[in-house]
Amino acid sequence: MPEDCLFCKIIKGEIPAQKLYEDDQLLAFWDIAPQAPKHFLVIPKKHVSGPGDLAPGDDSIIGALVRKGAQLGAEQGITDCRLVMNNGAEAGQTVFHLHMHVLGGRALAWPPG
Ligand code: DGP
Repeated sequence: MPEDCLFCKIIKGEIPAQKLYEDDQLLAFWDIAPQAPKHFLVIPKKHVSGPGDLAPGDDSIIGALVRKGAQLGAEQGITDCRLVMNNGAEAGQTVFHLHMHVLGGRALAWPPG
């Protein structure tokens, strides 16, 4: 785990977060700057800097991440939700620890800006 990774610090409990779900592989917590009435992040506990950094052996992590994100969304009342990953700075990625946004609770426009 890189020393300066914000989300690794959340995983380690060094920075507080409002946790929604945790197991040995994944952590879900509410986004600090919500862009919809319900907006949380699902991250792998393994440090991967982003989708472009995934190795073939990480495929099961992504499957679990997407499945759990949709399940948690449904539990939070947003069966209709957007699951999105920003891959790289120009795509809007600001935290370089892989994370999937789960957003819902309002009608979401497409395409995003
Ligand atoms: P992205 O732009 O795709 O890299 O999304 C990063 C998200 O992380 C952004 O929506 C805001 C959120 N975020 C940044 N810092 C913190 C933090 O310290 N706590 C929590 N809960 N969320 C954070």
